[in-house]
Amino acid sequence: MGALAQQTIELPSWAFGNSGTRFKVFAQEGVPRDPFEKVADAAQVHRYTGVAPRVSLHIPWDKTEDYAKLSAHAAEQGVTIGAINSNLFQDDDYMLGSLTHPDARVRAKAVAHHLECIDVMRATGSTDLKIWLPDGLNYPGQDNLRARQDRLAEGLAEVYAGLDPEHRIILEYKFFEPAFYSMDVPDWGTSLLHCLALGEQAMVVLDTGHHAPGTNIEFIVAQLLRAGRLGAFDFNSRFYADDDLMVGSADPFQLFRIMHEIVSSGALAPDSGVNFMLDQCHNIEPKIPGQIRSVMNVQEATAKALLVDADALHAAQQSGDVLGANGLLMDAYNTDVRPLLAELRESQGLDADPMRAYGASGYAEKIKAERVGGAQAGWGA
Ligand code: PSV
Ligand code: MN
Ligand code: MN
Repeated sequence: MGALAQQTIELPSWAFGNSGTRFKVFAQEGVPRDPFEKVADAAQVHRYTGVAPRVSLHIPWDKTEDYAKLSAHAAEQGVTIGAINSNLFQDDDYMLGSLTHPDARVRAKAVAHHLECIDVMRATGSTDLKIWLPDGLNYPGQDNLRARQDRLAEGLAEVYAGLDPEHRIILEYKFFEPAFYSMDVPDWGTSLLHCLALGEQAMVVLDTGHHAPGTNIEFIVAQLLRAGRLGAFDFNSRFYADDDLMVGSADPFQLFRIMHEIVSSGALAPDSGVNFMLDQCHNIEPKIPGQIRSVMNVQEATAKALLVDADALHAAQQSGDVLGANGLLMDAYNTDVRPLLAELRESQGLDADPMRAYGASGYAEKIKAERVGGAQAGWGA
């Protein structure tokens, strides 16, 4: 129970805004109109789960005049500001790349954006600068693959030089989209190579939706933990591509296998350096309950991973007991941990059922009534 109680999960501000696919964005009533309201909604998730005390921001989606005020507002709501995400994918200048662009002027603009994000970190007390590059090529020959890596290394080094000692760069990878022939940071190996070149304050972000189907993600987790460079997760669920659905919804067993690697490496504790973040959008389901359900899914996978009998597993592995070892994992996975989690919540003064408690709180009705009119902030707003 102790280890479970220690776990924290960071929520994305953009999960609370309107979102959709490239076909349509379905507007929901009561969604936040600014970053202050997004933080207030995220705080509701923490209020009913007790394990989601941080909110990531995305700049400029969450741009505001006074970040110290936003940070104070978060504190009033019982949460803090987590990772600051840069945004290099919604500016015409970046059509051919940002930090990898052939034109030095565009690269300098992308570096300057990151330095601004570092200022936001200073104003909000955030320690993680999360970088995801949409950069890449659609066509063979479109640009020089190797030169783009050199430009990227140079740009990242300039950003890294702007960090304070307590800051980290966390560098995300993605195998395709928006570029289809070649992404500039397509995989964990590329991200890791850049992080190693940068220094100790650079770590890899593993977004569970950013791999080819069939990829063994827990292997990547184990490998990055070995190298001491797993900085964070962007948790979500996928069937086909970067679907950004609720983590653990399609493949709870995969989430369990990931958490088993985390637990067996002792990487669950907040001081392990692994930031457990969600990166999701709720296009057709209500957003705050969608986040609550996601947090609970991560907790359930973690609780099951903690149930694995590590000594027995080690003994089975050492003696070559293939079926015994596999059976030990399956025993843990097949345990219903919901009563245990309900007990944990009650011991922390929370309602045993966060979904029910939020539903009964009247908050959804309140925001529907209060947040009428105004531009609704969403993914990309
Ligand atoms: C890109 O697909 C990504 O996973 C990055 O983390 C972005 O910041 C985020 O999605 C935007 O939703
Ligand atoms: Mn992501
Ligand atoms: Mn993504």
